[in-house]
Amino acid sequence: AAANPESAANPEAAANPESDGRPRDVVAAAVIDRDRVLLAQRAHPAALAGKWELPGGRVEAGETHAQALVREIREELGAEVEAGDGIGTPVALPNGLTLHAYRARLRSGTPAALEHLEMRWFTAAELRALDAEDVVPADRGWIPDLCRALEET
Ligand code: DCP
Repeated sequence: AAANPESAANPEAAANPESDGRPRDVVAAAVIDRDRVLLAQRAHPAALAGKWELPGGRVEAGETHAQALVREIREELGAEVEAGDGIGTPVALPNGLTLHAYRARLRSGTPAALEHLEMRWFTAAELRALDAEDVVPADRGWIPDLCRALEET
């Protein structure tokens, strides 16, 4: 944010992601392999640290959601994925961003927690057994959608 040229013209930019000139969308990947989906445990900020999420991050200017998803998974998990259809309903975050989830398939590489505390493959039964408190608030509503996706066919 310090290097963002918008910041000089817009004093609110540093504190308010809604007005920093970057896209307001965040994408998250439901990487599904057979009957399991990949969740990762956030390392930061403190309020979210240790909670499970679908890995992802902010869309950069000029990127499609699919491109952002592929980049974020490469950065965060060191693996190559192909983005698929949307899953669940987009979620408005408290900071003015909107979070979108997409299915993704592994193309190559072995995912690893490069920026997360941990990553783990969950079956639908394991997702249902998760305590909601242990899931990032914005992602909690997607658990039933993820279970359905894992149990179809
Ligand atoms: N987020 C979420 N659930 C997810 C992924 C993200 O609630 N599955 C939220 C957390 C943050 C915002 O979306 O409020 C941005 O996520 P990240 O911090 O993971 O994304 P970046 O690292 O891209 O953010 P920045 O570029 O601002 O550092």
